[in-house]
Amino acid sequence: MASSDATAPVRVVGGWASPFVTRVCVALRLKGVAYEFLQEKLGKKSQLLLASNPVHKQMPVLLHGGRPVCESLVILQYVDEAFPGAAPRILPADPYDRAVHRFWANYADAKLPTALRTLRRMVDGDGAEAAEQVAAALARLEEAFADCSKGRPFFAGDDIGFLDIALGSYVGWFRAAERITGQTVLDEARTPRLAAWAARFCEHQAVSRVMPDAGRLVEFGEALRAALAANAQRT
Ligand SMILES: N[C@@H](CCC(=O)N[C@@H](CS)C(=O)NCC(=O)O)C(=O)O
Repeated sequence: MASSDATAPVRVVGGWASPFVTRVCVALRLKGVAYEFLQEKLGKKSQLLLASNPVHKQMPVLLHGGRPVCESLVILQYVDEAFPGAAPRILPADPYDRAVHRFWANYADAKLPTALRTLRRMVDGDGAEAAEQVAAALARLEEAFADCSKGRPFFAGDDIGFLDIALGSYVGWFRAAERITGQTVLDEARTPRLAAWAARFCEHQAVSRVMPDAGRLVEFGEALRAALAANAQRT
């Protein structure tokens, strides 16, 4: 079956530790869409992943009625549009608000992943610079939170939405980075609104079961490093 029919089966190809995969699971749970999770093996991409995302060869991939949708932010928008009857909306109703939320989601993706990867690996000498990059990005996002939320609990208002999911997916890795470096990432003094928002986000019913535990992420980071080193030795 090839269809965007809302009743067609939904599968997610990904790994539990990926913040980009977490986004997709949160969006589907928020919409109440049942899905099958196809867990990728560490360091070895499945044929299904390679065939479904031949351009980037990255997870997540959403398969809806057998058709692949790639790139997590594209998938969030797709889920919103393919399941229109299921409340709540993921993207804001207002076009200007949509543009603002997309802007900040793209900003988070431009600034956070590389710096978080550096913190995870604790690369000698690069750690302080990476921590500063994350802190500077979070300071900007603290201002964005004040503008977007207008005093309400989430970027999207009274419930989580696109930007909450996009930024919130990093919270597990913020906490893992805190354990690895011994330094606070979501600082209650520097970014009090974001620190409180992150706690609220993680408690949300669509999030709590799929937000990876920080301790497991620390172990995962070590296992990934070992797998990459073994692969490098073989080639
Ligand atoms: N921009 C992509 C990023 C996806 C991404 O970086 N996925 C990682 C896992 S966290 C991946 O598949 N890495 C394997 C690779 O790049 O070869 C998205 O938002 O979906």
